[in-house]
Amino acid sequence: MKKIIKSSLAVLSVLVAFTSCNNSEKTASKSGALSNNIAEKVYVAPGEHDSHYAFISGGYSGNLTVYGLPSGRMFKEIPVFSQFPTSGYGYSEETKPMLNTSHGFIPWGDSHHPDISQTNGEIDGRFIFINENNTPRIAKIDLKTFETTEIIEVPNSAGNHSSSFVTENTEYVVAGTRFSVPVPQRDMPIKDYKGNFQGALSFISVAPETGNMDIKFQILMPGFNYDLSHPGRGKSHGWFFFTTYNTEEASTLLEVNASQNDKDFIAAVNWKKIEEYVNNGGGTMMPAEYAHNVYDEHTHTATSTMKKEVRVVNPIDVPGAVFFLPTPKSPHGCDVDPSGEYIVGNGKLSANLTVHSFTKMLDAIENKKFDGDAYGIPILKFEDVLAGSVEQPGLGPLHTEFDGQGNAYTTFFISSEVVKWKLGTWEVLDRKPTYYSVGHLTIPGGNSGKPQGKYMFAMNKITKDRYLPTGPEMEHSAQLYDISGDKMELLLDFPTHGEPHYAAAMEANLIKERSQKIYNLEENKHPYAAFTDADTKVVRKGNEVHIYMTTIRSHFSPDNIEGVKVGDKVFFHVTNLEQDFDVPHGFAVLGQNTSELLIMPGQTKTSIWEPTKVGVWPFYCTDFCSALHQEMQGYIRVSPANANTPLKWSMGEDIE
Ligand code: RUQ
Ligand code: CUA
Repeated sequence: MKKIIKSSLAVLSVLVAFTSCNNSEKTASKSGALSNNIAEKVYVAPGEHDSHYAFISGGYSGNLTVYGLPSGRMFKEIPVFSQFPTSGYGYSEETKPMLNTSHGFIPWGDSHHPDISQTNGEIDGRFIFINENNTPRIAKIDLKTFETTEIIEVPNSAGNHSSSFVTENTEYVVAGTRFSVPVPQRDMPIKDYKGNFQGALSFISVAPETGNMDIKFQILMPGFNYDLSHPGRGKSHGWFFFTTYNTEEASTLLEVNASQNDKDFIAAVNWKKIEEYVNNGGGTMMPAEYAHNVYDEHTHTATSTMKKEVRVVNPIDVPGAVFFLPTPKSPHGCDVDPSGEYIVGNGKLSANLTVHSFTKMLDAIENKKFDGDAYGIPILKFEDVLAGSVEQPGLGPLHTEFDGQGNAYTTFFISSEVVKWKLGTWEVLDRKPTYYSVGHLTIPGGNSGKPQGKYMFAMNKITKDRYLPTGPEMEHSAQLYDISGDKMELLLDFPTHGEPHYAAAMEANLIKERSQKIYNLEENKHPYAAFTDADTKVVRKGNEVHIYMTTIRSHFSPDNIEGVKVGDKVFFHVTNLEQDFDVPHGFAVLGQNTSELLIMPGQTKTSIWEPTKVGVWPFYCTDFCSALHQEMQGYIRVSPANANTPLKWSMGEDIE
């Protein structure tokens, strides 16, 4: 015990020494970064479009933000795991089911790693997936509409962190658990963790046409922490790699206790083999409860279905499917180069950066060169799988991306820098400071077989003096570098929103061409849609009052409503009749306990209002839609609970 504490203090003091490293040195070099020449490289003239989209994770905002590169302009925040009053996501009746889980309605999430769908190893711009860490979920966003259209909860998982990365043809989006837990969950002493908790690695199939997600199987691994993951590609397509830490299986003071082993593992999973096993009936169906939420494009409404079982696979039942590659010192990022040969383990506490060889791994497996096993899973020998290591490139490596030109770029949290190095020779080619304490970095397409290596941006944990201060809370910063030359060149700082764990980026064209402009009214199958004034009405069902309402520049129909009583539950079903790009209308009514609605052209959305006070209450359009936007308003009369005011509605004439 004493020894543990001593070594912990040593580790801590090293970390403290580096994290508190005076940033003043770095600050000194920031002047001159924006010479004219550089300003031109990021200048996108008014009215011109950026060349790239960047989708930056919002971390604890639970959402995903869309940026343009190289300008660093923010275009949109896409609500995913958190309620979003700006559009009514998670507040409107149609979207509330998206946030349903087996733990009930959850208004918040912690999003981490976005990844764009791929075809033949190239990003195709159809969908973007992102994981929620806290209440394990994977979401899919349709890049035609930039809307979250599906969320699936991941059972047997806790801290869904080694997610959400897609295989070469988007066969699967993969989610691995960071925290191991009892599977199934049960009441047991925490101290009995070791040997009893398990780590689930989930393979969620994605239907080729529709993109529909379904958990195909979960591999129940030993109780380590599965931190990050990446698919094999090219020659290693069919495999998936996961970094692990806490192979010590400690349940307390992990800061110390999970840093004891000299090497943890990268788990190499031959998912093709397991898929085949499962297709032949392998694995067992296990009772589990998890929500599957799907948004229907035509009804504009989400439904939530509670699933009851999941297929689980014990890895030792599938010989030759799972192996452990020893990797120094609590590796964090697990990154595979575009060729699929190199697997980089970013050992947080390691002096060197370890790179494994896929070819050598296969060879060692074939020749059964094992060095024992962990819970029946063969461990390969470090020397047998090592491709090489980058010697002392920096301190605290976290993540690596690739430019497709044979170079890798690794972020170093403690020494606050991005280091460029060469695959194969392992020599360091360049290093540039980041401001400050960088986490992830992204190269457009960097997570595919075909990176588009013109830009790289780093996402930093500490902002400090980079912008005008905004009180104790500063938004995290991103920094854009030009990587087209031999040396990286810092072009731009821009603020992000929430905490940007990772981002996915790509050239704009594919997405831009497919981007939807309106919802076609003819395809609107919402059960409460109204298409003409004749369809508008107010219907009472017990204490529920349903208002079928339309909006068009610049009025609501109906705009006078009477006959509602205190204690009623009023549903405003609002259809936006516009069929022009970028003409939303909004809706809000005084005293509403939800948010406004923002209704896109052709869409129907519903807001519930439960009036508690007698009176005549106004409602209005919240989006400045037209010259007569201020006139876009109406009144709803609320009578006492026992009144018998008749139900009436009108527009354009006074209610009699
Ligand atoms: S993890 S640094 Cu999700 Cu690296 Cu963010
Ligand atoms: Cu409609 Cu303002």
